[in-house]
Amino acid sequence: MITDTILRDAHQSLAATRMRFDEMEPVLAQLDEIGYYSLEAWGGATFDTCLRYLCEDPWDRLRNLKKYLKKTPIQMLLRGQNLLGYRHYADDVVEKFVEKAIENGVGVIRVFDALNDVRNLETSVKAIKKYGKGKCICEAAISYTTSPVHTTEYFVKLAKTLEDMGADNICIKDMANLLLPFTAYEVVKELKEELRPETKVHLHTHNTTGTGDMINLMAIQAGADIVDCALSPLGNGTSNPATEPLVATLKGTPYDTGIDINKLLPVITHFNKVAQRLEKDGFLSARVRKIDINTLLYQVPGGMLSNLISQLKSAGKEDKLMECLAEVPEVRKDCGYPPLVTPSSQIVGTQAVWNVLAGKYKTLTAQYKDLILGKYGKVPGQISPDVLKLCTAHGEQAITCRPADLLKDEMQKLTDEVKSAGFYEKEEDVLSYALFPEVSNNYFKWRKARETGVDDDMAKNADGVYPV
Ligand SMILES: [Mn+2]
Repeated sequence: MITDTILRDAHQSLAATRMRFDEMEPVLAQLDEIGYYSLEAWGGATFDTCLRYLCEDPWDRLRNLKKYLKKTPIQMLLRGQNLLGYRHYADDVVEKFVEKAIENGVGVIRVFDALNDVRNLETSVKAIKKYGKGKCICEAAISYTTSPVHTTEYFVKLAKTLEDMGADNICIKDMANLLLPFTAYEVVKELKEELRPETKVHLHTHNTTGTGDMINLMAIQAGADIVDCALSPLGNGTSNPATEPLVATLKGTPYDTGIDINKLLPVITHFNKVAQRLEKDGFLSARVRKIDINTLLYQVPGGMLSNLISQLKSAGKEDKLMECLAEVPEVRKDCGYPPLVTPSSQIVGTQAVWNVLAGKYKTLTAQYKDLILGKYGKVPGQISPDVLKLCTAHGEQAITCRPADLLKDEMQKLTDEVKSAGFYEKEEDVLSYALFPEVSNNYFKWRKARETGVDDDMAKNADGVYPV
């Protein structure tokens, strides 16, 4: 089965998540007839971009998608206790968010934690099971990475824990395209042997380094039930492998997807026009469509490499790039081999730059300290005792509990804030505000201006144009 990411990861990976709802709407009914396992359409950066740039209420977008997608489940991506934001939220916010996402039409929730700390998934998984009964599939994802602790055995054990927590599906989330085809075969084969027969294995990869199609094909032969693809107008490159070549490859084999490529044609024509618009507006460039082997060479995700380069550039030390690339694995080892995905990729990368420019651990970033002190959760491996000593030199305490255990309920406080600002229209507004306070307030101001017609300037969006 195929999950198509054309409505989420595809344009998030290639075009700054700028596809608007009016660019989806004309083909939604047709997409619903294709026979996909699911359509990934919500979560990740779509929520932020809706509010920040597109003057769309992400909750309205979800309900509008649901009007057309009657058969195909809408899939979303959820960052565990972070939801879609950049900090840990109290349990009552996590529970309410999951409840509202399902109520408004989400049918598959893929939930992951950057460190693979299952405690950061507990509340969301429980909420999905509670509110999703018969309506929403709980898909727990493993952030894939390579390190001495990330063996096939480690992944299988983690998957079994997630299954025991209640996950219906297990996803291998290879967001950085670090997975290699033969490893994919091995990991999927083991998972299929060790997990319950009813548990589906879902593979998510990208085509950044050009291995994506091979990964999918090997995973399918090893028994993967579902793979992620993106229709060709926004497939490949830093996006997911294109849908059509895989459909054609599997046709007539025991793995036939049942998808009729002819049915895809009008949809492809439509999204080609959307891709042209995104290119014209400067959101889509040819560069991100090309194979980039840097991840294969340095084992660092593409986004992390470009961050390193820009940090060195602003310090006028571009010549130190190779030293920094050599320092990254050292820093990562010292903090227990976290998967290099947001936010850990930035944390490790920035600390590596400081180590090279200012001397080894002479300057410790606050985020690196927090990572060492357990504030993001438990890291997979052992923390270097020397680095721990440095990070607790001023009396700082490492925590060993689930980070969210330290947070008090916050829904009431957030609700009061939205109400006293005069922006409250529905419960979902509070959740938008919880995730992106400033961005949501700007959106609410715009919404109010448009409703009352009092402030014409406010009725424009962030790019100074009236939204369609
Ligand atoms: Mn992805």
